[in-house]
Amino acid sequence: MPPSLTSFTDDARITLDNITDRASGLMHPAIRLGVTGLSRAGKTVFISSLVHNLLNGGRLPLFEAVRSGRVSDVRLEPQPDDAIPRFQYEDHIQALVRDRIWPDSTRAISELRITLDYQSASSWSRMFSRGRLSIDIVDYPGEWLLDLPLLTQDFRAFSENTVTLAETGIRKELSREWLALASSIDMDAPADEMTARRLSEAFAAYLRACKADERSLSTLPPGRFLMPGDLEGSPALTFAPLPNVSETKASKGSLRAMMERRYDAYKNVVVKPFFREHFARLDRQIVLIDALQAINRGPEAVQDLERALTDVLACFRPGSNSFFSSLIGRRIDKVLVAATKADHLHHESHDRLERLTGRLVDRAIQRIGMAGAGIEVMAIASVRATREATVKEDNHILPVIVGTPMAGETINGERFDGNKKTAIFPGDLPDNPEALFQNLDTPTAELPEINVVRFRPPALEESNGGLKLSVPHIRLDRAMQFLFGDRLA
Ligand SMILES: Nc1nc2c(ncn2[C@@H]2O[C@H](COP(=O)(O)OP(=O)(O)OP(=O)(O)O)[C@@H](O)[C@H]2O)c(=O)[nH]1
Ligand SMILES: [Mg+2]
Repeated sequence: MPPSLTSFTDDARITLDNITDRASGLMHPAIRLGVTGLSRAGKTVFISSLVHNLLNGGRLPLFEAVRSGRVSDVRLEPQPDDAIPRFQYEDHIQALVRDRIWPDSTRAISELRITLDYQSASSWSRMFSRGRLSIDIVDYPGEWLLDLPLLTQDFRAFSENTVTLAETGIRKELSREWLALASSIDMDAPADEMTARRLSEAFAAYLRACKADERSLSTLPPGRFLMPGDLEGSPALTFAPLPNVSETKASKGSLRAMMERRYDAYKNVVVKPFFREHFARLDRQIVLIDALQAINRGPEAVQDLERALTDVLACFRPGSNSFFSSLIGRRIDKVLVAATKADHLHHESHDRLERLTGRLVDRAIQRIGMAGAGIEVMAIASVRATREATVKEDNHILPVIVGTPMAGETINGERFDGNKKTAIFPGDLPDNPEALFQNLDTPTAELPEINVVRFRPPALEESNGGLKLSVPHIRLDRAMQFLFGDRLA
């Protein structure tokens, strides 16, 4: 491992950014809240519902400042960063609330500022000023965090890790074409653009196949291959790992030398700038995970989620990587790992989902030898798309959830049109999460059956005066209290 991955200029730039942030923070207190998670984990829905609930006086009994009536005004304001796309709150909330469809997938970083005026809880502080706090919410793909380990890997190590992983379990089948092509190529032959492109396209196709819905695998670096944005087709994305790279130096002008150089470019133009310009400035972080989806997909998806979570949490461990240690320790002091979409379960299982997530996090932080301080775990639903009921069957009372399946969903052979409601038995999580992890490593491991139906977002209730109420949720207020409640004291 190289002793230091950062140069003096990186450090200096980060320090300067942080000082600038702080100086402006003195006049106008602000915190930067990072919202991340692997794709489809629920980032966009989380931010939209959080903001909607704050703007519309949502039911937030566990968010102390709101419960005690100390928040006097909430509004959206222009964000401080001119170069980051704005999180298009209005579009997303319109889809959710008016059209009752889920917002579109988003593929890059975005930001939104929400400002709260509040009365301080202590009469001493109240005497001096009214409190004001801006929360800059930054939405970014969790996949980008999975690139951190690349900073400590040279091309050979990266190739070896990627190829080894590609030969395990279900990935073996999905990587066949790419690996066959890669093995047929002479990496010491003169570099050739078309070969580089073919290899890189085959590699990206393998990554996409792993990610496809029915597989739901999570650990797929380099993250930008799946969401290239404006780098699509650039040399920094036109490379691929190679099997059996030897220890000797690549010969000049060879395909291998070209791949090595481009891999390094990827780290320099993609990975480092993200950590330096965005990640390093966060104060608080929520990591959303879709644990239910992984359980539904089987043991390999759960193990894979665990691996991804380990790599994500490693980003929050100061000292694990020297590029980092100089900055992370100072800033992010609270991380919330939240299992989303808890509305797919009956409330009896919410605590179980939370315990299971806690176990997942424990295993991850044990693996990287990290202390759990500052890390909290919750099971939440940003938007509650279901309500609960019971049905009687053969003298048993069964807990069920009721919702409107999305148009096209099929349950027990019945195809839904997006208007009809139905009740389903969601399935149970084990009381003791250990039961799930104990047999994860056996190939025939059986996981609990969770019935994951895609429900439409709920129709909002109206108040007596005909006013639409805010988006219903599960434990979103608890998440708010943890993430920024202390800054409104
Ligand atoms: N029932 C329910 N479904 C949810 C909830 N949050 C997210 N979903 C579902 O998960 C899907 C993905 O949510 P998004 O918020 O778009 O996820 P994302 O992390 O922003 O996804 P990308 O932008 O693609 O990375 C949604 O389309 C919904 O179907 C929730 O609280 N309850
Ligand atoms: Mg999104």
